[in-house]
Amino acid sequence: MSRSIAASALSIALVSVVGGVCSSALAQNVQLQVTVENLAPTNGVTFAPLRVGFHSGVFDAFDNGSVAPLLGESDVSTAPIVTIAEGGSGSSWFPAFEAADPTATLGSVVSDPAGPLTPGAVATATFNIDTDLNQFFTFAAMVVPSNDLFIGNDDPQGFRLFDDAGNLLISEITQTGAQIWDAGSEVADPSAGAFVVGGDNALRTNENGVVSFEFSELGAFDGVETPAGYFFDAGTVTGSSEIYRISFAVVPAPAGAGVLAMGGLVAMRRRR
Ligand SMILES: [Ca+2]
Ligand SMILES: [Ca+2]
Repeated sequence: MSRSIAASALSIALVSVVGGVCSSALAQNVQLQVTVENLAPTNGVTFAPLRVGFHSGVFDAFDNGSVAPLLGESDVSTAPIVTIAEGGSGSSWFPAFEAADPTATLGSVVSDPAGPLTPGAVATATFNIDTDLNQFFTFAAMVVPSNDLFIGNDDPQGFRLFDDAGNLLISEITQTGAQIWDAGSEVADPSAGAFVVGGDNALRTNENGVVSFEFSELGAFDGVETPAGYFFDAGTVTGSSEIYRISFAVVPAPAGAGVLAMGGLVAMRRRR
């Protein structure tokens, strides 16, 4: 059973590669700069690196009000969205995304130097996007200190970034406290939490809950010391407080390309 699924996945992947080669002459590629900002005040929440996908709109890692989908995993602790929510790595989120949408462009926006995005910090990354294939944007990042809180989009077609002509449709996405998800996978406990001095993120107690908009578990972390050297203040997060912004900007084609075109024009005129 699993072998035939793997074989069909492989044949789909091969067809996709061939299709990619055939359509490459017509592909519209855009260099897109993605900037993320932690808008939380001093002693507020921090974020793990943002995991992103530019895609066709078919991969859905979770639904509001439902248990985190396993998507081929055997246990909720390794469900794709839980590998974002409980540690931030996306260790099974990336493979599940790629399996569902083999031509998606996947990656991360990581601080420089690499590490958590603390209050007030900014990070950026540039992606090469085929806007014929990948018009939709999906994101997910763990919110810490916590056991299983994250930000991300439930609807895989909720953020259409590009139209059919390759024009950028969205300049920024802002998230508030009310948009923090609790994965419902791990009971709130600082001793088993992430981004807690003395906490062991490898420990966990099943919550047996559903994914829902809920940031109340942050209260369990009020006053804990973080590895960034500050003591978390849970009172900094309210439903309406802005905590995170993702901005998009198309990187203009290199100036050299324009200069070359001008040079060609001058050369043509001189020939006359
Ligand atoms: Ca969903
Ligand atoms: Ca929880």
